[in-house]
Amino acid sequence: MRPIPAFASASVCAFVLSGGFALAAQDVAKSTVPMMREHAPAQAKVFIVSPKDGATVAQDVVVKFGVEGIALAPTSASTPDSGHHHLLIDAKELPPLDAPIPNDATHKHYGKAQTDDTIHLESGTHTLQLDFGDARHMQFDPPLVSEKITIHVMP
Ligand SMILES: [Cu+2]
Repeated sequence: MRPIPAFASASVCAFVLSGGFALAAQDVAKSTVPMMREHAPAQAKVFIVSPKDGATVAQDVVVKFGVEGIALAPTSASTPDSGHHHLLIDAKELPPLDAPIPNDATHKHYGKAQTDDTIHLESGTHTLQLDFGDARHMQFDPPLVSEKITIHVMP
């Protein structure tokens, strides 16, 4: 039965090479979670183009997302070294790293590769942060996040 194991082994290698996953032996051994995180390219960064940190804005806020060094891709195109933006609103900390990013009013997904959104915020002080995720909505390892900015929303 030589051909079957040889084929299986080759498939695993091809998967690892094409997926860009880090398959360190100790990670596999101690992990109980099948959702492994990808490493982003070293130069990759995400940033909020606008509003600026400390800005005073109206309740309907246009947020523009920036990314460099890694491709922006819709979730339908699961290519290596790519992902999409997530906007974290008033998040005290990052979501758990071992599961997909939650999808709710304070964790917004832009899986069609959008580069901006208009969000509505109550008056007061809020924070915004981008958290880039892969096609499975998993954060990168380490997380690829923007600086967290603070904005003031007018009544
Ligand atoms: Cu997502």
